[in-house]
Order: sequence, then C-alpha cells, then structure tokens
Amino acid sequence: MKNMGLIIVANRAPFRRTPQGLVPAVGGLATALLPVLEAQGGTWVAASTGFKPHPGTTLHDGRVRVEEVPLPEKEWQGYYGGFSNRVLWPLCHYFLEKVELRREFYLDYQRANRRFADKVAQIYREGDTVFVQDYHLLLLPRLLRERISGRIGFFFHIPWPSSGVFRILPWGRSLVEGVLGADLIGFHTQEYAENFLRTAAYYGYTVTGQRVQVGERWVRVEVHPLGIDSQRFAELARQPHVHLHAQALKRLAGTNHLILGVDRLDYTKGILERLLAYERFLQAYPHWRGRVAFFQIATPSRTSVSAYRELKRKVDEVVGRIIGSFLREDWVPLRYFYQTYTQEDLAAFYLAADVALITPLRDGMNLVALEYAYTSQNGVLVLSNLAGAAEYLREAILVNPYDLDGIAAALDQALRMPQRERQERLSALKERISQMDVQGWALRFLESLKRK
Ligand code: GDG
Repeated sequence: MKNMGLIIVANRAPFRRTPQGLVPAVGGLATALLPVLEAQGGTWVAASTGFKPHPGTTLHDGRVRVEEVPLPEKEWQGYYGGFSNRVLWPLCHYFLEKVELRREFYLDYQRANRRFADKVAQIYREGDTVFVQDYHLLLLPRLLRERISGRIGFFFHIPWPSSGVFRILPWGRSLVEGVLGADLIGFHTQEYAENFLRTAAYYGYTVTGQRVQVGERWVRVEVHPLGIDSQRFAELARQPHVHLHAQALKRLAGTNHLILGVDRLDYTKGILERLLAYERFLQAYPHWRGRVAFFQIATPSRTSVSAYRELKRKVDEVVGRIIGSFLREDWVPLRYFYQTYTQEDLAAFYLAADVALITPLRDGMNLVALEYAYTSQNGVLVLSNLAGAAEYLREAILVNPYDLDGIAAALDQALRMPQRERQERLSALKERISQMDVQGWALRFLESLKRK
C-alpha cells in the first residue's frame, strides 16, 4: 500500500542513528510532526547528507517513509553551510556583519531547492498535502506550485527580520516569490508575520490584512507558536532516575542555588554576553559568591562554519577567565559542559536548576525556555525579551540580553524571589505552555491549511 496524505519536507530527517538503530530525532520538529505523520501515514523528505538510509526506505512502523534528496557534497556546502547558515541565518537574526553575500551560495541554494522539488514531485499523489519547513527551503513552495495541485504549507522557524533588513539580500525578491508559492505561511509571532507582510508589500505585492495576493491566489499568513511535547517532559519530571540525577547535579554544584543555561553553541544564543553578565553579577553582588553556581551546557553545532569555531574560542577564554578570577577551594563558580546530552539528562538539569538564564540575542521561539518552565518544580525563568517565547511567557523575568547590568539585577531578583511568587509565576507559565503543545501546533496548522 502506498503512503498517501501528508508530505513533510525539511532539511533534516526525523530520525537519528544510535547504536540501538534509528530513533526519532530529539527536537521540536520531529516531535511535532512524526506523530501526525504516523497517524495519517505519509512521507518525510530530507537532504541525505548526514543521514544515509537507503533512499526511500520505509521506516518507523511502516507508516512513515523517509525519502532522501541526494545532494553532491559541494552543493550541500553551498546550500547548507553557505546560503542557509552564512547568509539567511545571520541576516534573520540581525547579525549583519556575519552575512556573506556570495552568489555561488545562492546558486547552490537554488539547485538544492530544485532537487527537493524534483523529489516531492516524483512521490506526490493527487490530493496530498505538502508541508515545507524553514529557511533552507524558501524557494521550494513556488517550485512545487508549478508542478503539483495540492495544498502547500510553509513554516518559518526563525525570525523574519524587518523588511529593511531583508532587503539587504540581492535575491530577496526571488526568495519572497518562492515562499509565496505556499497557500499558508506560518510564523511563531505576530511581529515576524508583520515583518513578512511588509517585505511582501515592499516587493510590490498587494497585502490585505494577513493575506497576500499572488496573481489569482490569496496566500494566508498566520501565527502558530510552536510548543513542546509537554506530556513527555511531565513524564520525565516524574521519573525517579531523573530525580536522582538532579540531586547528583545539585551536589556537584555544592551550593544552595544553581543557575542553568542550555543552548546550541550559536552566536545568536547570547552565551558570551550571558557569561559576562554572570561575571558582572558576581562583581556587583559579592554576597552571592560561594552561594551560587552556574552550569552552562553548550551543544556543539555547525562546527564547520568558522563563526562557530571563533565563538567557541571566545567562550572557552571567558569561561577560563571567570573560573580563574573567582574560584575558591570550596567553590567552583562556573561549569561549562560542551557536549550533547540525552533528553533525560537535560530534564535532570532542568529539575536541578533554581534559575534558568535563557538570553538569546535573537531567537525564533526558544524551546529550551518552555522545556525548563514545564519541567522545573520551583524554578525561575529569566528570559530574553528578544526571543519569540517572550511574547508568550510573560511571567518570566524578561531581560534585555545585551544589558549586562540588567541581567545581573535579574539574577539577584530571581535568586531572592519569595516562594509564593515563584510558584505563582511557574504555574502560570506551565498553564500557557500546556496550551502550546507541539502536536496541537501541527494539527492546527494543517487544519488551517485545508481551508481555502
Ligand atoms: C530553531 C530556532 C525555534 C539542545 N541541546 C540538547 C538538546 N537540545 C534541544 C532542546 C530543544 C532544542 O534542542 C533546541 O531548540 P531551540 O528552540 O531552543 O533552538 P534552535 O535549535 O535554535 O531551534 C528556534 C526552533 O527552531 C523551533 O521552531 O524555537 O528559535 O532557532 O528542544 O531541548 N537535546 C538533547 N541534547 C542536548 O544536548 N537531547
């Protein structure tokens, strides 16, 4: 029997290799979309680099099929390492000095998007719905529109910048034209949706409310904030072995109070500024010395891109400096874990931490903030006002991630917060996060996509 119905298209496959075989990838996208795909049957199309089952292998209960798009190494480098990660990623996060406007990157991006289109057109059956993910595939909706008749949805997981910034791209018009091949375009926040609409208007499209006219068609733009698999985190928070691990982490901290940061090692996440803010905090509030420890987890990411290697060097240096200046025989002020953990381990860190310090300089949503608030039983969330999540998690202590003094003061406030206020804020956050459940996100988007 052929799998029909839904075709998800993303740069990465929803499985990862482990010694035990293929397991669903950890992270928002796989969690959100695999259950939907399993329920209705369908295909996930992804680039083959970094994930190499035999093309078209039927995986996962026979209901979900992964189809590879083979990309030649050079093209992968230009499309992924180049245009996606050295042009679109820094531009959309407002790191303009990191944007490398190289035409050969764009050409590879075009080629790769065409290969995705070929693959989708090849497996598409009349009546299928196609759901395209993220900034790697902006050209794909239009390429598909020319070849298939079914509904096409697109979700952009990172910030859509202001139109003034987007216009820096010499290929801006084609990219907007590309994404407008979709019937429905989704963003995490109203701000990103509005930025997109203004960008479309700049390129001459008629925009009415949240709709853009493209020839005879009207493309809808909607806000669908992505959440987490809250049930999974609630379960982890109940597991005895996770609690034991959390206690061991508290013992390792050796202090009454533990502050936690968890991020991919990415310059958008504000890790360097956060470390400097912690240093400022120890200087400005010396009575906390010896009473608080900071654990920063940095998951290795995009290590082939030089900006990421450069960031790692700088972070290593600042970590060394802070430990060197404050270390005492009876107190380690900071521990830095440059590694990838299992989700169980992460949950233990979330449970152990009294404060999560999540201060990206810009972030589409930031799922770590949601995961922490949902897992923690008595914690305080200090969150950047430049993360999409800040639009929803109003009961966090919101900070400007560039303002070191402000972050230091927020840490002091968080650590001193009375028990009752902690609980009130945390339960309000949990309530909000349970409404943003990840599977609901996918279903709501797909439901809306069906509507004309
Ligand atoms: C992009 C956008 C948007 C992290 N380290 C480990 C690990 N993680 C998991 C976290 C979380 C996920 O990775 C990270 O999600 P974020 O949302 O925080 O950030 P990005 O990776 O930048 O995601 C972002 C998101 O897409 C979804 O639309 O929110 O704004 O940039 O789930 O738990 N998981 C495991 N080990 C680790 O060491 N297992």
